[in-house]
Amino acid sequence: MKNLPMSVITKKICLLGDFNVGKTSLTRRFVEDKFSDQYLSTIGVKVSRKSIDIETDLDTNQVNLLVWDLEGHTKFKAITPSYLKGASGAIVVADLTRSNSLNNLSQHINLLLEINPESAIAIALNKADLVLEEKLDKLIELYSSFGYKQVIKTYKTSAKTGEGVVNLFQELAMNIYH
Ligand code: G3D
Ligand code: MG
Repeated sequence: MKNLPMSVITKKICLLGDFNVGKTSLTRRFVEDKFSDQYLSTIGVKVSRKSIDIETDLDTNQVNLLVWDLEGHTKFKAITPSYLKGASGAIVVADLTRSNSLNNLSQHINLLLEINPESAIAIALNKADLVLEEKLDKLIELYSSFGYKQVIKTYKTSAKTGEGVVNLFQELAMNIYH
C-alpha cells in the first residue's frame, strides 16, 4: 500500500547571488509544475511554490517549498532583511564562468547569516554546461569549504541541461525538514 502524506509543512527558501548567475533559471527549472505564482511586485520578489515528498522508512511527509527569487537586476545592497527573514534555507548561486560571482559567494552568505544565523545554505555553482570537466572538479573543490556550519554542500548545476537541479533543492528541503 502506498504511504499517504503524514504531515505537510511549509518552508521558505531564498535564492541569493550576483546578477545573471542563473537564480531565476534554476528556480524555473525546479518549479516546472508550479501551481501558484505570486508576484510581490512592490518589493520585486517572485514567490513560487513546489511541494516535495520526503520519504522515511515509516511514512511520507510533504514539504511545501516557497521559493523566493528577486526579480530583475536587484543590487546587492538593495536586498532587504524582509527578503531573507523567515527563510529556513537559502541557495547561494554563482556562475562558474565568472570568477567575480564565485568570489562574491561569501559576501552573500554573510549577508544572509547576519539576518538569519540558523538558515541552512546550499551553494550552487551554475552553468556547469559551459565548463570543461577537468576544470569543474577543481572549482567545486575550491568553493566547497567556507568554514560555515550552515553550509550543507556545494553542488554543480546547470539550469540549461537540468544537471544537479532537483538534487540541490531536494537535499536542501531534507535538511530544513524538521
Ligand atoms: P539571475 O536570475 O541570477 O539574474 P538568470 O539569472 O536566471 O536570469 O540567468 C541569466 C542568464 O544566464 C540567462 O541568459 C540564462 O539563460 C543563462 N543561464 C542561466 N543558467 C544557465 C546555465 O546553467 N547554463 C547556461 N548555459 N546558461 C544559463 P540570457 O541570455 O537569457 O540573459
Ligand atoms: Mg533573476
